Amino acid sequence: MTSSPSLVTTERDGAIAMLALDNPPVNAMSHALRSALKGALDAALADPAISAVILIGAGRTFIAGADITEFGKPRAEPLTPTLIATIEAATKPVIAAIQGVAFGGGLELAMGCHYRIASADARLGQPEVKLGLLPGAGGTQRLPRLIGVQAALEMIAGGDPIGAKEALERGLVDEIASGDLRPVALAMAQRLVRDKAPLARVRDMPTPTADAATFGAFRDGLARRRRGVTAPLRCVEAVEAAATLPFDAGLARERDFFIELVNSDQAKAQRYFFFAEREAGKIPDLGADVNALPIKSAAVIGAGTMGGGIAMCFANAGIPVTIIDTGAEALERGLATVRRNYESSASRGGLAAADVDKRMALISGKLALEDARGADIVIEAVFEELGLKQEVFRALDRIARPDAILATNTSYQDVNAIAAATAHPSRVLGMHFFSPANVMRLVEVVRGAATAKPVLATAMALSRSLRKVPVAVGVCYGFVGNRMLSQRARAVERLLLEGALPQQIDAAMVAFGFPMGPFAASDLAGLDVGWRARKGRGATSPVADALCEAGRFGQKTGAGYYHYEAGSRAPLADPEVERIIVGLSRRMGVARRAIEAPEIVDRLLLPMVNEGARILEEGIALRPGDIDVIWVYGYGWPVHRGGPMFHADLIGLATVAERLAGQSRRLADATLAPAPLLARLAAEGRGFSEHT
Ligand code: T1G
Repeated sequence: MTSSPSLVTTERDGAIAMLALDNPPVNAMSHALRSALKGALDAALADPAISAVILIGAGRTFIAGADITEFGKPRAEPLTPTLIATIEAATKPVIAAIQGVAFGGGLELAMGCHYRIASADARLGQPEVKLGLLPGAGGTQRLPRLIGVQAALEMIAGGDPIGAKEALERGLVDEIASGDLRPVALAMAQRLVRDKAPLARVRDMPTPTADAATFGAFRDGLARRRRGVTAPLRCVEAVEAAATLPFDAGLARERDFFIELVNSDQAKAQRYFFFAEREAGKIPDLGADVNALPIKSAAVIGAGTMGGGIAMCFANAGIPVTIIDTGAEALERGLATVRRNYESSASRGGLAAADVDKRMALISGKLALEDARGADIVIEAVFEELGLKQEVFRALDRIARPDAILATNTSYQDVNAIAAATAHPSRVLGMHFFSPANVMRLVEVVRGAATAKPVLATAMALSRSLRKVPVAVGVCYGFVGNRMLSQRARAVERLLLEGALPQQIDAAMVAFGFPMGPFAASDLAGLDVGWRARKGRGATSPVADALCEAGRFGQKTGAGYYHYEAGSRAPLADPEVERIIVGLSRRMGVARRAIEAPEIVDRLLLPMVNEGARILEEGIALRPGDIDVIWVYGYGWPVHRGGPMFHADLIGLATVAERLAGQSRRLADATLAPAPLLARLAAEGRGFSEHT
């Protein structure tokens, strides 16, 4: 068996062999690393002069799991289960010394060892479910034996890691090393040898116990939280096998589930998304020599819903922020809303009570734009009107420090026109947060024609430090997300007039995987916001306008597309809405017909994909994956469906083009005809993922 010596080095300390794994950046368990480890393990275990073996990461981390780039390709031995079998057959102790992360196959390998020691800041987890998978190297059988069924279910079906302290408390690790891990791991090995400690094989531990109700309750929870997603359910079934079958039978069950999932569309989508999310942060012409500027203070202009949410992001990151609103009442209301938000997350246990005041202490309120003069960055979040925004920027350009960054949170407006209102357009860009800004992870970072590279780099880095996912986009009306959303908005109105009802359309979108349908979402946001904006630009939306004229603004008025009982947010189908829509169809001469879910999904999503193709062609988005990251983190597109562009590739662009052409003909709407890029890729038999 050939092994590439550099990936695993064996360091000897007396009778202890330390095998250091070195496959940067995260020790992904590629075939090469597995082979190198197998070779080193065999040698160490066969060497009579060696009494114990330690596995450790040479760099910042232990093992981040299987090499995700190898999935979908032929699998080559030695596989992780083979490495674990080698360790379990050993006659001398093998210890996993964990720093950084032990994720997926990395944690499974560690649970295949006889003992585990972790550094105090280590994280341990089985995130496979986030890739549409389940642990495939025995994790579903060994973890419940070590930490119990309920805790194992949470870690495996949830996918979130735990820290070293919790791992010790739960029995997942035997010891925590404060300070440098190596010497403590060495001492542990020497102690185990000296004490002739037993070779504790997890597979030999007693079958974990749990009653059927435990699994039932967990499944019910998943049915609510992860509707239509397969992997979490398989995770539960595999852990259930651990509690009901002998170890090897449980392993075989896990294997069957793994093989079922690894080639599933959901797993392909989530694998694609893993890499798309990491690519989205990279801007080709921003070289490593372009440094981000330090942001130690901020100012937010406008104390409304968005301004308050953005200020919370800064306070949550420990950055002092000044909220500025020229209206004293508005400012007071805005600050009170921020405090209320913190208090409600504290009451839900999402924040320590003491942190409410700590965060509020980082937020100050002021009434004059001049109070933004000292800030490293100023983010404008005033009413969505171009003239008003230009006025604010003209003033800020005079007030703010020359090296301060000026960002606008506009959702639609022309960032270049806003920048042109200043004498320094190079320091202006868009940072489009999503409501509620303290919760939603997406930031569309809008690069203006004059935006300087360090300013762009700073906005990207700042977004990450605010625990957001930044995606760089160009300037156009509605940028990427809202521009595509407007295509869906046009489509929903047509479907209503042609025969579908709000509850039917929402049901189709929820079944597709969205957390909420477009109509329930509109009722939540309030129909009057869009109505005012449409009136402002002379646009119409027959059904939405008719509902607003009837005073139906959504949840806030107890009626919108749905009816809401007093004190309830449950959307109830309303015959009055049907009467309004049917009347409109008649007056507009639109014949009504039965419309089924597959057509609804196609009519809503394919025009968005088509707009996505135009956006790519215009260079407003750098990659199709960026568009998908925007839709998953900004608009609730289900991650197990990858995103609109991935969805189109899965259907096949030739089919997408054909269906769009059909819609275009039937609805006599040329804008639905396949966009040039889509038509070209379809003709070449290629997908968006091949478009560079
Ligand atoms: N395989 C391949 N590449 C990986 C990788 C992996 N497992 N993990 C990270 N990378 C790449 C990543 O694409 C990026 O590349 C670079 O490493 C740095 O990553 C049998 C089936 C470990 C917490 O799901 O969660 O084990 O962009 O930017 O923010 O049961 O990476 O530089 O070219 O994310 O410091 C389970 C996935 C696999 C963990 C580090 N494991 N990784 O975060 O860096 S399935 C996971 C992470 C499995 C077994 C099963 C994070 C991290 P590039 P990064 P980071």
